[in-house]
Amino acid sequence: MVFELPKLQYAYNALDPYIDEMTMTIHHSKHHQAYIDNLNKAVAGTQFESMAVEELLKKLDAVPDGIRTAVRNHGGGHYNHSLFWKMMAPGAGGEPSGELAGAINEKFGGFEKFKEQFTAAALGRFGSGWGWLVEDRGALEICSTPNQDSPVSEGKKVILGNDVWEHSYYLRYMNRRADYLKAWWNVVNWKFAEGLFTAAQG
Ligand code: MN3
Repeated sequence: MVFELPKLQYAYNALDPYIDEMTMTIHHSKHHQAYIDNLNKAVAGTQFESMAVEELLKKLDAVPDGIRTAVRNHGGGHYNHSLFWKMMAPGAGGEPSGELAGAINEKFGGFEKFKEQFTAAALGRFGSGWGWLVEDRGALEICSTPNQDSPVSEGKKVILGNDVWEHSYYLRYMNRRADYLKAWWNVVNWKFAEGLFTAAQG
């Protein structure tokens, strides 16, 4: 199997003004493509080229030393971004509903408090990385990871994630990561996150 760039389900300009067309174009067609190209290079001719990327990341310890770092970085980049595009949608935002809304309220004491904590985790990630809402052994948790490390490598299930690499916001927001994080809530696709949450219960 050769890993391929997933098609974006909306136009590059569809998340404007929160995320601009140039950022989306370069982020999807250049950055994500580069992770895929490098992942394909790393696993070419090995038994790992036929594995799903999520399985690769869950079993990093089984990946040989010579390609483990490449799989962690580029496989993580491919997996994280494949989810990230679906975690956003035009005309989205607002608040989650159903069981996810209930679980967030119970764990964090309300949606606004959840947003504050998630934003603090994403803002506080030094350098490049991600802010996450995950499920860890049945409990919701906010965390962040450096580089392209994915929570699935720690046995956690991803519910929501935000890319805080500068390439995801610099063209519009420059150094103002906090402004990007604030704007991002307007494009969060809660329906997709609710689906991940439901699947995580299974
Ligand atoms: Mn990125």
